[in-house]
Amino acid sequence: MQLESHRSLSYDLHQWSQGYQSQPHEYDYWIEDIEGEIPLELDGTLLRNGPGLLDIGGYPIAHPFDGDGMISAIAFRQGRAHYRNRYVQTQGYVEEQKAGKPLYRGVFGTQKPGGWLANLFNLRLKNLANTHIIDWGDRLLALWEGAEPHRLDPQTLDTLGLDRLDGLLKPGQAFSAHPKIDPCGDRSQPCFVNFSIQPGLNSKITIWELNLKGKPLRQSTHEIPGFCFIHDFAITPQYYLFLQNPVSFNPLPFLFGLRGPGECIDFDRQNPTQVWAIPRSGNESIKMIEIDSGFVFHHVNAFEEENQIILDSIGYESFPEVEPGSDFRYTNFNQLAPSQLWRFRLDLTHRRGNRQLLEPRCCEFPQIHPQWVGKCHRYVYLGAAHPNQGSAPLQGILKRDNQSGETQFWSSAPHGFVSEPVFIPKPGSEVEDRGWLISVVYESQKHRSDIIILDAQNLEKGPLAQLHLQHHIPYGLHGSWVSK
Ligand code: 3ON
Ligand code: FE
Repeated sequence: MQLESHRSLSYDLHQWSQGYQSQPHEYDYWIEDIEGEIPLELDGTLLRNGPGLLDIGGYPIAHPFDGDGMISAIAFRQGRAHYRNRYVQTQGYVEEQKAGKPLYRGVFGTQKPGGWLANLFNLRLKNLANTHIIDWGDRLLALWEGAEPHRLDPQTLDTLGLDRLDGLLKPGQAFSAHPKIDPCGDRSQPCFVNFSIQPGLNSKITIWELNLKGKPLRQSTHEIPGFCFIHDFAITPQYYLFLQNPVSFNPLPFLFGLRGPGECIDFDRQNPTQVWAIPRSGNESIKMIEIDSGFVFHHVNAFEEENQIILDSIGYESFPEVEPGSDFRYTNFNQLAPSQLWRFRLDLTHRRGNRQLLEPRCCEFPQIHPQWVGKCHRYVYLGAAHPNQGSAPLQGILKRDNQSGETQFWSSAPHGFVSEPVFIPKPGSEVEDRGWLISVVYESQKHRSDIIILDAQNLEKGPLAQLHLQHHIPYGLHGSWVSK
């Protein structure tokens, strides 16, 4: 019985867990070991962020989201590729590397050594700069949603320090790691939209829009009832959309040094999810729509259609709660609710909405063509599990055509494990799926990572090029493409 279920797995849990080994080294080299060919038109740099250290001086961290931010830059020039990785020199990283042990508590359960007494009433969190990296208005920023961004040098990836966007942010102010670039935001010039959450009994959401030079165009602050854990948002030409997961927060175990704040969040299955539609113009009132209970980290996109708003998101039937004391390196995937592609239909006039499952396969890290942000997108690309049902690690890349419902799937199972696929449009093309998908694949048998380039119009023919790195990159979070 046990053997049977083991045999049917597309992965080996121990092999998967090796992708969570720290990568303490910083590299700088031209990638020579390449299968296939890098498209000549692919000219620019893929920047990725994610936790690079899963231990501090040998003390294991409690959750991957608590790991120090490590940036990888893969630069493509005339069919060649160069790899470089650097740690964001956050204050916490510099201090802890010097001390050789954790000096800060993490949001997701990492504690200072010495038991609860060493952690009691110590509420200093470390700005990890580990979630995303984005270039806007001549600033390259490493993002972490709990505090302000770090600015990096685009050539060397040297850390230049905290960046408060010319005084827009207060010291320590949160700044989401999921900004949106509105392709026709300000008089058909692209603009940058991001938010900050100040959680509490009531939570405050501040939203900024910045022009191409990084100067503020609009700013607004809104108070919504209850504690919020909001990782991402969506925009349409007229609205900012926030999905408030049904959660509650009990800070006591955090205060008493027993748990991280992220482990003090409880999912309230009996409460509905609330979607807040905040008008971008400020003339209209905020509207809230309740839908069936569920949990969302990431949104795909949103758009306006006749009298409704469509919001596509990656949903979990229940929050993948972090069991205190459990080891994330040996996650029991069978016990988790799979993350799936959902479509919310929101009727703002009658204040009602519903949700529909678009795709049963477990998936995360959605991407679309950047020109379709806020518009009716046809294609979505995702990291996806190999089996077509149930929860499992991400081993493949999935493309879904929302018009026909058809999917394409490329898998690196049984030994490969994928990261977010970044979509890069083909220069000069207006066709929505004309371009490439680049992902980092952890090749567990070799304990090294590959950079793979797929043709977004035809995933199933397999990678156009597979670049073998000399080392592994621990499982990462988000990245972006910079065409310079
Ligand atoms: O009271 C607040 C509580 C709280 C949770 C205050 C707060 C702002 C400090 C806070 C902090 C939240 C933070 C820092 C959240 C960070 C999240 C993060 C780094 C990553 C989230 C990733 C989400 C997903 C879905 C990752 C999926 C990964 C895989 C499928 C496997 O590779
Ligand atoms: Fe995210």
